[in-house]
Amino acid sequence: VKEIKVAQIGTGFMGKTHSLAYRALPTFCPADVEVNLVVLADVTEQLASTGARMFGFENWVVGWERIFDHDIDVVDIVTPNDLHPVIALEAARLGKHVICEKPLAVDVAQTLEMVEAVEEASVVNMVCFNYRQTPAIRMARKLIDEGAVGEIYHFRGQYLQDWCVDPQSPFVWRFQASKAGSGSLGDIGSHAIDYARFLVGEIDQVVAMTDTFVKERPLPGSQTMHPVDVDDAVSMLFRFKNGAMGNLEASRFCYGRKNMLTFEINGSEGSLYFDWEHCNDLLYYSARDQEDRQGYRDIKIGPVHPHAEAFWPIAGINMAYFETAVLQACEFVTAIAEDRPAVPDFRDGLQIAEIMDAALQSAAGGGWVKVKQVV
Ligand code: NAI
Ligand code: SOE
Repeated sequence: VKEIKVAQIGTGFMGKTHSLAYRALPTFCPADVEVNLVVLADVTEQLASTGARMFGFENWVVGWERIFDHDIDVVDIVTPNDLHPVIALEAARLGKHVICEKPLAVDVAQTLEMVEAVEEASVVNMVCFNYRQTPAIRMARKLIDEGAVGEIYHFRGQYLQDWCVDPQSPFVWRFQASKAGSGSLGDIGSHAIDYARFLVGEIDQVVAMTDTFVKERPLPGSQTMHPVDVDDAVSMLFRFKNGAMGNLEASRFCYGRKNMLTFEINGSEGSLYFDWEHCNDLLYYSARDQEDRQGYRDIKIGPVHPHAEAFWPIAGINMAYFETAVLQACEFVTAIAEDRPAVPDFRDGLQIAEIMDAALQSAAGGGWVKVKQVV
């Protein structure tokens, strides 16, 4: 049994999710590991100590630098995006394995530095595009690999939310380019780009438009307004290297859409449709079905499907967001135990940063932009 000692930085939404996922590993992950939650960092004593108690860490520290005072193997980065690079670089320099939330950094240059650092240090590295762990998405990939949709003509992706529509919704780090990089593009569009690559392949060129509908927002608990300098929405068209046509829309301005992450794929033999808000259903249409019964069939995800085996014994019991975090943590610790790369890794994160950079160049008036290939 390999012991893996974890340091985690950040106690927010993802801090809670990642630590809970580690604690679920003995139940759901077959890896021959013992994961110990050694130290948790945040910016105040209150956040760090409360987090440590709630999440089950042995120690807490104020300020991320102090995690390295402890004997650790892994650094788990769940802070706002601008802090990912500095922490990852230091972790790599000290030979620690790194798992980092998406997007890896605020721009391509910093993302590349992170990739170079982890590759030079030969540490296991993983970027948290957790939705690709979803069993229904794995099943879609299996059907594609088996030829069940044939040659792919179209990929149509959406990631829509509505938590930004209210102009009084306060200014948080996600609205600031220096902290977030981009807006809807990097925050949610990056997930859709990830599953587009995972399901269809690499993207060759992109044309995009963006908009910022609400140009300033009140600082939390105050009337003082702060300018918003990231996109509120992005629409992209792209061409995959294999010739398929793609489009993708990401917006946090869609009333009624809470976490609507969808794709439809149309090919020469059939189609696939998925919507995260119904994440235990994968719709599959086969052109080979007899004509009088053609139509999308609703595959109910259960233990016979990839990535769902270790969870619940009956389809319809249903999996959700938390299970994607468990599967992600399982992939990371298994890669460490087996001394192999984790998937998706920082280089995948860099490829996604290149696609987002091409989209932003295009939106700034660049027309169709060729995507630099780095994988
Ligand atoms: P959050 O705002 O809820 O939490 C961020 C945490 O980092 C807070 O506890 C904050 O105090 C802490 N922090 C900030 N500066 C720090 C410092 N210098 N040292 C130590 N701690 C510091 O943010 P959330 O939603 O947890 O997002 C964190 C990351 O996770 C982001 O990169 C975000 O894009 C990503 N994310 C990914 C999701 C997914 O589904 N894969 C879901 C939500 C967020
Ligand atoms: C906010 O838009 C957010 O928390 C994103 O940061 C996550 O990546 C997404 O999975 C859920 O929404």
